[in-house]
Amino acid sequence: MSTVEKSVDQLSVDTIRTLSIDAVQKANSGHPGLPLGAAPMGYVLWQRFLKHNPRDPHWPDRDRFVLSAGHGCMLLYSLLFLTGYDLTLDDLKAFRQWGSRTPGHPERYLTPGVDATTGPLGQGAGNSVGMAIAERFLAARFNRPGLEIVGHRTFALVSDGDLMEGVSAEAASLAGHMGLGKLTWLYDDNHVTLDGPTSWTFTEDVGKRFEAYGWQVLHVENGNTDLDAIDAALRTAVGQKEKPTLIRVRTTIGYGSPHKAGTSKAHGSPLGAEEVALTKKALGWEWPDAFHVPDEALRNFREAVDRGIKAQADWERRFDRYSRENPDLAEEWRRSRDGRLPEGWDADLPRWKPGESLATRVASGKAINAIARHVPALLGGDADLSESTKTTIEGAGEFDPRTGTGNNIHFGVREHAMAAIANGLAYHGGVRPFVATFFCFSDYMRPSVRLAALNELPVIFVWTHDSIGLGEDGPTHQPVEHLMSLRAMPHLAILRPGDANEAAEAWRAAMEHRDGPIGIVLCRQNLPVLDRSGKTGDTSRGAYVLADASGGRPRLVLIATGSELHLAVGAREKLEAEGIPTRVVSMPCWEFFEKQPREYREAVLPPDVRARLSIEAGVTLGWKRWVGDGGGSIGLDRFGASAPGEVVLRELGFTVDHVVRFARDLLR
Ligand SMILES: Cc1ncc(C[n+]2csc(CCOP(=O)(O)OP(=O)(O)O)c2C)c(N)n1
Ligand SMILES: [Mg+2]
Repeated sequence: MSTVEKSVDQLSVDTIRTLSIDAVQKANSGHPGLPLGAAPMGYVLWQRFLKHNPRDPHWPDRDRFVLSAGHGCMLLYSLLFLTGYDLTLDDLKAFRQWGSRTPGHPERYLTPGVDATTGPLGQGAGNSVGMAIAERFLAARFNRPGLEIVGHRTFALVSDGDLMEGVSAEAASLAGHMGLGKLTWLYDDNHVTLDGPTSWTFTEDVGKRFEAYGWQVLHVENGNTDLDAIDAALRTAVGQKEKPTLIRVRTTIGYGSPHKAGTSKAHGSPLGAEEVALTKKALGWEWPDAFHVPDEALRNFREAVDRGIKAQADWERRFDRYSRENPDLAEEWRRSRDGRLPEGWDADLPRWKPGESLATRVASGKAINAIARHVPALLGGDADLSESTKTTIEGAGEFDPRTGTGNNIHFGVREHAMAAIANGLAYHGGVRPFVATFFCFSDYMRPSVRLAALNELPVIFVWTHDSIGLGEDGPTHQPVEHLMSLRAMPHLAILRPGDANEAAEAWRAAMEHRDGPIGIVLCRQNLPVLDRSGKTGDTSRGAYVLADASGGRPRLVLIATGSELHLAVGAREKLEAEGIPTRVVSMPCWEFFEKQPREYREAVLPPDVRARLSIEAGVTLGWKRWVGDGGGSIGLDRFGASAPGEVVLRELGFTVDHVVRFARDLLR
């Protein structure tokens, strides 16, 4: 077929295809197969359905698009360039190169128009459910009869790999349960994965599975060329209000490539110069030069700009009217969008007096409730453990997906999806997400926590039952290596408060921490409320002197976090009585402390005091950094045991007497 005969639609689809294979070829690295097969669904969705404005990728009421199969990112970059986002042909030519805005997998913080960072399969699918929940929640909170300021859809393109990963199954199950009607997944059903055909690994009836989840399932027989069928399916999907939709689009990976189409050879390596030429020929592409963009195709794609500008202008007009009619709500909307906190948001943060005794998880629950009274955007949830994590916002109701009201999301026992969805809530914006479960199960959330860190998303992870102190549930439930392994993650702050008041302060710090995720790590067991009258800093500095040595010249510095802080306080009393000037440093957050100026850090941990002892019910690996060569660490380089918490703590060395003995040895 010669180009003259090609419809502009076909020409446009093939422009996506050829740009994608050219970029992969130039980079000599990347994934040509998915864009070749999925270009038609990408084209129809972006040109005919997606509400977006290439001139303002941050327009809050745009539809969201997640390319969950992030390896196919040349599809997305081609669409972004062609429809007129701030991405040039030169950017496409720099695909996968140092400093480029077209990295090997889509990175939201790098490329305008990318709504979610994807690549670890399944994660984007989970994110999309969070985006759809956020839309529902915000629509219920802000829309007024006849005046809609929140009204958009969420689309994701998912691959075989995405649907094999467990996290997408959890997310789909929840989305079906919730009946998220504005969520659509386009499934690139190409029967091939990285290693070979899906007949090796993936033969279940995906459609039936999704029907069982409560999704509407549609089918496009020929996704390689049948744009009308894709159009019809999308039309049915957006007409369905009660259920999310999965559109199985049967495609051929590497479509057009004479020697590689339909095989895993097309998945993840450049086609090769010769095969690129043959593919173009097979597609009826007349231009041998790489990166050729026919004017007609570009004109067609760039209509997205006018459409987008007009759509956003309509919305801005509606929003102006909304602001006049509902000034307070409009201000709340702006504040939530920008992540600002209202004046006096922390006015009700609770305080406790020394002498009282309570678990930090309980104090955290009170803090959450105090904050939620002022911050309606606080949208939290837990994985079937709210009784234990104490994270319920009282009186706010459970999130009801039909009405969109309620600030407590019941995620069910789905930690993987809970974390991916929390990221989706944060990507969407307008809400402040927190999610909770036992600290040990942070392992089930880790892939998403890592993506939250990479994207510096303001997600608050609440992890309770943070040590052997939880007791009877035993070693399967007792975190040991978790604190350190999470501290190893860049851009993630881990905050482990030492008593009830510090738990409230942890929440203050978390709410004010907008430039990355934060984990608040809390204990199950009761702890004494500590006397803070001698402290020289606060929680937001990451570490501070809680009680200084007599005379202000310590011979020994005890550094503790969380539930071990009171042991340091108890040990200090005894050591002081023995004539050893002892300082107690509370170190709830390494990451905050690292950011302090050196003078502050050295004032807290004087370099000339070499006798430093860390106390933390977790692995000791890493503490050398703060205790130095002359120091020591009381920790737990083994798994715990099942017994009452105080027994496990005592047996494994977490007593005042043990700290005192250890300290004496250190000073010898
Ligand atoms: C969690 C995770 N595991 C493994 C990979 C490596 N990987 C990238 S794509 C892929 C599978 C490709 O199959 P499919 O998802 O069907 O994509 P297609 O080959 O059809 O483009 C794998 C295993 C990954 N990106 N993420
Ligand atoms: Mg596949």
